[in-house]
Amino acid sequence: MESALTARDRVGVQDFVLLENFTSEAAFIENLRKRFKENLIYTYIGSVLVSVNPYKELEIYSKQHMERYRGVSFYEVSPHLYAIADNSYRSLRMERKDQCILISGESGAGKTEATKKILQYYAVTCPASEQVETVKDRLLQSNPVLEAFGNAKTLRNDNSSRFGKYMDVQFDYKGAPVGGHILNYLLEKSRVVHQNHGERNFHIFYQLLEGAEDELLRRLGLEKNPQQYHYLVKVEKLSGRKFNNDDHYSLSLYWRVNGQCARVSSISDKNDWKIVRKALSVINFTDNEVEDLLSIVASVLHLGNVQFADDEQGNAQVTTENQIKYLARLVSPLNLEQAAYARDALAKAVYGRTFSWLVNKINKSLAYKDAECPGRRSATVLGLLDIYGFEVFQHNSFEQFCINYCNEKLQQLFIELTLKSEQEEYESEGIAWEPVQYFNNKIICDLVEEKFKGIISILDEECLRPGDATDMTFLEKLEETVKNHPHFLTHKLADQKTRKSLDREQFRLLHYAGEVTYSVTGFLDKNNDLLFRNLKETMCNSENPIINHCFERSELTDKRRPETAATQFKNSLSKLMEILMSKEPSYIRCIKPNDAKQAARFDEVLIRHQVKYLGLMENLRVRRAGFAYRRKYEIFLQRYKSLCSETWPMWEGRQHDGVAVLVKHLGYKPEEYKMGRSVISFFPNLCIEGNVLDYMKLKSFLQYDTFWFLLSS
Ligand code: AD9
Ligand code: MG
Repeated sequence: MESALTARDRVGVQDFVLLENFTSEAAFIENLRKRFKENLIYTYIGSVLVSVNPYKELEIYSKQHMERYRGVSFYEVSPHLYAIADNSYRSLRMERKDQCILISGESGAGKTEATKKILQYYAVTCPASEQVETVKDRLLQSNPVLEAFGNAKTLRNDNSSRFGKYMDVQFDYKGAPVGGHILNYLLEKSRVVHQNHGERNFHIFYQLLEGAEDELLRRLGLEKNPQQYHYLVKVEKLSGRKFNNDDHYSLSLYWRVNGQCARVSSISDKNDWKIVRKALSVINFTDNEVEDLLSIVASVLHLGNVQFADDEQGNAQVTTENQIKYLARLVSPLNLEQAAYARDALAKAVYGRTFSWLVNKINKSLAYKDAECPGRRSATVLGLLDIYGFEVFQHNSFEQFCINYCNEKLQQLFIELTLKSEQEEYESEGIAWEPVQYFNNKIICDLVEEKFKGIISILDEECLRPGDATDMTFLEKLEETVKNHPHFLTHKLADQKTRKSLDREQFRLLHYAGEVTYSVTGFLDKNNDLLFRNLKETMCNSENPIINHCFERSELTDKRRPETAATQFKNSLSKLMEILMSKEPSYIRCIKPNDAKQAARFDEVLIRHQVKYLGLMENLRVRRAGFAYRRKYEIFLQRYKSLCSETWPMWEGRQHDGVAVLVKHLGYKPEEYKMGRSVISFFPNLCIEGNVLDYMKLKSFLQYDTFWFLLSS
């Protein structure tokens, strides 16, 4: 039989805290590599789960596996998503404190898969009743629908989420899921009208063409072949102007070649169509609503096929035969470029608003009907955050700017809730402590969001300025206002050497995760996100009830300027941070092992980069220096007093003294715990040699918790 030591040599340690050389990044990565090779994709840093995308199906998600993790403490079973899910669920039930699970990592690292697996875990392991089954079904089925409309094939991920999602699952006092609510963030609308080479539009377009029955396609006026549609694959001639080879922008205005990638080997649009159709009925869509929704999808495709040509006065005329009536209004006052621009703006607005409507509709079907039982304690909530990871492309635009800003905010939350709060707690408890250094990215968040001086404020100011504001004047303003900021650079501000790597219309941000160079082209436009008034009017008159709902008449009379896209995003992120701050967080840090989407390939450079920007080494240092288990005296005593006859059933004296009696009775040595002003902390890492035994020290409590949990469920 393999000895414990050789096994450890082969499969590494299951908690990085137990690494002997815990400050070494090389040792960290080596441990990941060993485990990855053995298909052990999960490893802890204390209670944070690190997950490496295996890019293959592993037999670790069956019902039997779920049962193994149910009600069992962290340290008794091998690391898994289910352990995190179960731990949060138990805290929610025992302490009645709202929880959230924050899943982060770059595109393709496995965030969405993790979210789905956690939801499945709850669906299988939580108590059931007929009504609860319906809620579970709807929670699960909301996924394929949202993915169809909000996910797309990108170069990095065949099923990339192009929107951020925060989902609350509400649990009643028995621990059954009784409702849910979804918040969505900034859908990448520009994808509707344009995709990079090798990428696709949102899945739903291909699913509809590939999967829908002929009769439905006929009613929608669609042909089966995606090659027919400009917004999917067709090459489109946009302008009669001659283009200049040096000028990429006008080049892209002249010819627009969309993704050219209708089929993807890992995707079956036909099958997915069936799944989506079924899911729509589970989440309460009537046949009529489905048809209304699909006719919007179809009309976006038709819209993309509307082409223009110059008339004698240089105004655009619709040239395509299947003209859409309302588009005629576009033509007269606009030149060719403006007409194409207005058409695309309409397509983006229609799709974007329909997506928000869809999320609302799903929320209605998930709503917790507390009113049915007014005496009942309101539900406790467990939130799951699956939001786009940090993105660095060859060409980065407004969307990447927003996405990366969002990641800065999440890192800030992690610092506030974990790195900072942990260290501050030791200080305030008067516990001797060697502070751990980490980079606080608040300086970058401020650079983006500060009032008056931040990038978003300056962008908004340019958007609101009448007259000659352009992307370039925005860049100049930026240069003036934040020129001395250590995390900001432009061509003009750079030294000779760096200057070569920056074009004149670019700015570079030094994010906590690395440098990203953004092109300002399109920033004003995307931030303004305006739609011609006559198009809005036409939409308000639409007979399609969904469109009617999405374009309200009040918009036409409201004289106030709508909030810009960046400000809306900033405000929704700030609300999200509030929501998350009010909950007890758990973290899942996802790592992508290679860029080729291949199993068993461990690209060390790529992984090292992720370990760095996910802050895993800092996280480990804080954990290692810290205490594995901390509780306030009163909570600790209340929970464990029954383990000692002196403290049971009631301890009359000071809480501190009761806890001291209790831990002494349990056989803990003075060097194994510390008593602060209001908190007791256990230190599990004193002797690394017998690492398993360290955890055993905690077991007397943890087993008790398990016992209590099983009794109560
Ligand atoms: V993005 O920011 O939305 O572009 P995600 O969400 O991080 O990204 P996703 O969960 O979609 O990535 O995972 C990408 C692909 O990796 C999936 O489509 C699966 O093919 C693969 N994957 C991810 N996690 C697992 C897993 N636990 N087991 C097997 C996985 N395959
Ligand atoms: Mg995703």
